[in-house]
Order: sequence, then C-alpha cells, then structure tokens
Amino acid sequence: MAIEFTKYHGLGNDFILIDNRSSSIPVLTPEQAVKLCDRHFGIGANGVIFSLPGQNGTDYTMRIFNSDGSEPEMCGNGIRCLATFLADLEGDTRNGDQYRIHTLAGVITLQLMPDGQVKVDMGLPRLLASEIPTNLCPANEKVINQPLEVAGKTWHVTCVSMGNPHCITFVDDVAAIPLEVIGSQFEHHPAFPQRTNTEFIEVVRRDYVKMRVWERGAGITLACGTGACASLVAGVLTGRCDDTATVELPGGSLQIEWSQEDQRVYMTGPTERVFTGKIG
Ligand code: ZDP
Repeated sequence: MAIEFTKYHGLGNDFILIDNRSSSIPVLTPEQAVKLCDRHFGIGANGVIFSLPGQNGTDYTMRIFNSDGSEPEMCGNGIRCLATFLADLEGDTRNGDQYRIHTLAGVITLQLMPDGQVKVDMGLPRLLASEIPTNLCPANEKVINQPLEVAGKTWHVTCVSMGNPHCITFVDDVAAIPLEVIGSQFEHHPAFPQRTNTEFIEVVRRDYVKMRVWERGAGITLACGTGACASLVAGVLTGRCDDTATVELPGGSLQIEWSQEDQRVYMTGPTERVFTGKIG
C-alpha cells in the first residue's frame, strides 16, 4: 500500500507528516519508524507524525514517533509542523485559525499567526520529581540546581516536564559542550526511568539564551520546542531569566513566554514545508 507523506521542519527539526484523518493507515511499528527516519535507507527525519481524528471534542489527534521508534508524549516543533500541515490539507475548507489537538500530554491549542508562524499554548510546566519522572529528589519535591554525576563530572541540573521529560543545565559556553560524547549518558542516566531530553543553556541576557539539545530517542537535533520551553522555565526557576525570552538554537530561534498570569507556557516559531512523496 503506497502511503503519501509530506516533509516539514521547524528550525531544522524535521518530520515526516502522514495524513491519517480517516484512520485508514495502520500505525507504524517502531522498526518501520526507524527505517523511515534513516537518512540513508529511508526518507530521513527526526521523527514521524500522524494526524488522526480528534477525541473528546478536539479537532484532531497527534501521534509522533522518534527516530529510534519510541513514542513520546509531546513535541513542540512537530506540533507546529502539524498545524501547518493541517492548514495546507484543509485549504479553503479551514474554519478559523485555531486547532485543538489531542496528544499523550493532553490537549494542546495551536494558533496560525498572520505572519505564517504558529503560536502554541504548551500548557502548564510540571515540576515535581514524580511528574518528570526522576528519582533525583523525593517525589513531591521540585528538582532545582541538583547535582548529577555524568561523564565523571558533577553537573547542576533542573528538571521540567512539558508532557515529556527535560533535564536542563546552565553552562558558560554552550559551543564547548562535547554533546556527541555525553548526550546519551544523560539520556540513559538511572535518575530518569523514562530516559530524558537534555538541554545545555548559555545565558546571554535575561531575555536571550543559547541552547543545544540531546533529544531522547533522536540524539543531537537542530532544535527542540518542548526543550526550549522547559529551559525558559528552568531559567526563571533559577533566577537567571525573565519570563519571556528568545531561545537561540542551532537551527534558528523560538520566542518563549512563561505567563505569570495563567502559569502556562507559550511558544511561537516558524515551520517550513519541504517536499511530498510516496512510501512503498
Ligand atoms: O521527548 C522526546 O522523546 C522528544 N525527542 C520528542 C520530540 C521533541 C521535539 N523535538 C520537540 O520539538 O519538542 C519534537
């Protein structure tokens, strides 16, 4: 069965989008996801995203598979790509510029902006050790500036969940971090029973930070939306950042706000459609 797909990216974080609003396509096996994401034997991408029918009053459902075949709860750059994908699919039949999407991390609301960017209500950050999850602290405590041994060095980390787990550490020079060497050691550290995404943050100003990321199930990527949100929250919790900042990533910048009014995190950024094709 030939399956049509469209390739999108958000700041170089790239995804294979498959329209399954009719639920006619069987969900991928992890092996199939790995093959599709392989940059030599497949299409090449950081992940595969399906649009599916909505649930409980939402417009649609999103399912995402990392390039290692694992299924994360949420993805920031990916859900922005999904918004543009749905808008492209619906064309003139689209009503309004908002989508409510069902994900494993809860209902996420997307806004298509007049300048082509997508603004996402990423919801409330989850801060308790049991919510990350991590065993770095007692379950009902927050993990802020806690010591963590990795690669023979003590790092001070802050943990935040945006539906998916993030471990953030602040460094003087983000470019100097040997990410390819230490990234997977953080990902698979026994402190994180469901593994973790890891962000290295250099604070340039209170409203401007540089970020590099090692993603759970994908390794080094050019950008991570949930990671940028988690890092801004960690910056506020540790007194390093204002509640609104630009997060500069290798693939480009995101605007992140942790609203002190409703305590929700808002992410705004671009997407780009690259090409379409057929699998099989
Ligand atoms: O939590 C995870 O396993 C992530 N690798 C999911 C993908 C996150 C993403 N890069 C993002 O932008 O949040 C898509």
